[in-house]
Amino acid sequence: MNTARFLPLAAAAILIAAASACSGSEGRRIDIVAGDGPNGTMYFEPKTLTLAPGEKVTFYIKNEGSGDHEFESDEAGIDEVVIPKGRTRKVTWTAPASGTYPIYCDITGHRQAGMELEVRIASAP
Ligand SMILES: [Cu+2]
Repeated sequence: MNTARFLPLAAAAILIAAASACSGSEGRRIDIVAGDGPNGTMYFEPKTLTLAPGEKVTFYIKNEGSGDHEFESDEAGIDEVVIPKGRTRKVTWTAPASGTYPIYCDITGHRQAGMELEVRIASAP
């Protein structure tokens, strides 16, 4: 291998690794699992989340189900993300001032089968 050509690539790889290890720009990490329950039900876990007004968070949505799922909310301004079976996708989002919003999977029948979670945004009492 030509070392002079390899070094800049190695430096770039290190910079990328350092950037992804820094969670500052992603805000608080929130892990969510999408999956299948008994009797045809489907779920997001947890079912409810409580965030502070204006809080920046990154959802790490892991799909443990038997098929693809989505994660989105027209109400909360979260664009549709498809999470293929067995994969994890990240969504960074800044909570609005206050309110209660649904986040759901919009694949036909999935929301009705239980794939909805509720985000509550409120100041600490
Ligand atoms: Cu789904």
